[in-house]
Amino acid sequence: MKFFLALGFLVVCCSALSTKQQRRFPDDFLIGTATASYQIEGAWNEDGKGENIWDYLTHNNPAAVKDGSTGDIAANSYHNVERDVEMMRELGLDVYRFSLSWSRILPSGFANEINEAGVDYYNRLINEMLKYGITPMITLFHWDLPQKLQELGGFANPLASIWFEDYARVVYTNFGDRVKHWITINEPREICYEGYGSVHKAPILNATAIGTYLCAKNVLIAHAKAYHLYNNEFKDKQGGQCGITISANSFRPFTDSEEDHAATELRRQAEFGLYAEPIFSEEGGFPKELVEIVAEKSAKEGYPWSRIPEFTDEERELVRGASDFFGVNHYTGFLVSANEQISDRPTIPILPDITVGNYIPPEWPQSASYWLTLSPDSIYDTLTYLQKRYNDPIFYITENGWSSPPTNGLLDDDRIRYYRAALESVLDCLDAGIRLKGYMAWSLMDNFEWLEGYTERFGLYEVDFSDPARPRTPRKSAFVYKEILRSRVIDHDYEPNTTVMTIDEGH
Ligand code: GBH
Repeated sequence: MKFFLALGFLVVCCSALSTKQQRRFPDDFLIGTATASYQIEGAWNEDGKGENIWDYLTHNNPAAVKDGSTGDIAANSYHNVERDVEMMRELGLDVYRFSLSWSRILPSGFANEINEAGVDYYNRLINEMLKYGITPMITLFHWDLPQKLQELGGFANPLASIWFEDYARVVYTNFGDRVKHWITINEPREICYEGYGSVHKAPILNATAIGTYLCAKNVLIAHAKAYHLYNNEFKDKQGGQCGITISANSFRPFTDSEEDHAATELRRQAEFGLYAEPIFSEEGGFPKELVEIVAEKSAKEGYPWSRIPEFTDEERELVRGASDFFGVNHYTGFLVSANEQISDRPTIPILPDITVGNYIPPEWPQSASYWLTLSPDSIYDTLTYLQKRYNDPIFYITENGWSSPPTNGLLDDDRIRYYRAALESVLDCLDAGIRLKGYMAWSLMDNFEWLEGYTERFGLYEVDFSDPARPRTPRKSAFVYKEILRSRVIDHDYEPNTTVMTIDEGH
C-alpha cells in the first residue's frame, strides 16, 4: 500500500515538474487567428458592394503597389465561407478575428442604404463559425474606408465620427445577437501616420505632420462614439465587450544612458501613446511631451495654431476610458537612441516631429518585411510597459505574425520559431499577472499585404494566387499551431506529420 502511495506521489511530482517546464495556456485563454476584409475577401464589386479607398488606390495608382496587384479577388474569401471555417476547424481555433467591409454593408458609406447581400455574407460566416463553437471577434474598420467618404475628407473631417457611429449602429443591430467581441478600429497609427501623414497606406496623402494629428483626433472620437453607442444602446441586451486595437511594438533603449531612456519614452509616445494615452491614461488627452514639442515647432514654423489639435474638455471626457480592453497588434521591437545617426537596418520612417535614432541588432532574424525582425521577449516587454502605464487593463493580442517570401513554400521553420518564441513571451505575461485574455496569429492565410501586394506572405495556410479558386494548403506552421491549440502547451521538439490535415473530434 505504502509502496503504491509513494509511487503515486512520484507520478504526481513528476507530472508537476513537467507541467512546470511546459506551462499551460488556461482553458479560457482564447487562441486564434486574424484577417481583414480587403486583404482576403475579393469580390470587390459584386452583389452591390461600394468602392473603398483600396479599390480606388489599386485601380488608379497601380504603381503604388509593389507588384501592381489589387485585392479584386485576393484570397476570394467572399466565395469561400465553408473552406475558411474548415481551416479554423482544422486548427481547432478558439477564436477568429475578421473585419467587416464598410462599403460592402453600406455602399455609399452612409447609413441611408443597407446592402443586404453584404450583411448576408457576414451572417453566413458568423453562423458557420458558431456551428463549430468558434468565437467571432469582429473589427468594424480595418482601413477600407468607403471612397465617397474619403472624397469628403475621410478622417480629416470631424464628421467622420458621426458616419462611423451610424455604421456601427447598423453593425451592432445586425450581428450583435451573436457577436460578443467588438473592435471598433484597427491600428489608428497606421491609418493616420501611414495613410494621412506619409505614403505607406491608402489614401497616401503625405500630409506630413498635419494629416497625422487631424486624423488621430477624429479617429479617436469616432472610436469613442461607437464605444458609447454600444454601451448605451446594446450592451445590456447583447452583453458583449467593445474595445480598440492599437499597434504597439517594443521600444527599448540602445544604451542605459539617460538620453537613450528619454528618447525611447518619446518614441513610445509618438508611436502608440498618441492613440493610447487619450483612451487609457488617467487624465486623457494627447501625450504631454509630444504636445509641447509640436506646439513649439508649429510656432517656430509660423503656424497660428499647433499642428496637434486640442481636445475640448467634452471630447477629452468622451474618449477617456472608452474601451473595455486594450487590443494590441504586436510584431517586433526596436532599440532607440538619442543619437539620430545610429546605424539602422533598415531605415524605418518615424514621425518627423521627434528626432531619435533607430537600431536593430544584426543578430535579430529578419523576415520578408523590412520592418519585421524577431526581437527577443518583445511581447513581454511591451505588455509590462502598457500594464504599468495604463493601470492594468485587460489585453488581447489581436495580431502577431511573421512574413516569408512567396518562394518559401510550405516548410516555414522560421515562422514556427517566431510563433514559439512569441507564445513563450505570452506565457511570461500570464505568469507575471498581466490580464491578457487572448492571442491571435496573423494570419490564417496568405493575403493582400497592402502596398507590398502578394510579395510578403503571413499565412499559416498558403494561398495559390495563380489559381482562380485560390486553394489553401496548410504550411508546417499550421500543424504546429494546431498542436499547441490541442495540447495547450508549447512543445519545442514537436515535429508534425504534414501529410494530412484532419479535423479533430469536437471541431
Ligand atoms: C498589421 O499592421 C496590419 O493590421 C495588417 O493588416 C497587416 O497585414 C499586418 O500588420 C502585416 O503587415 O513604413 O514604418 O510605417 C502592422 C503594423 C504595418 C507597422 C507596416 C509597420 C510598415 C513600417 N505595421 N508598417 S512603416
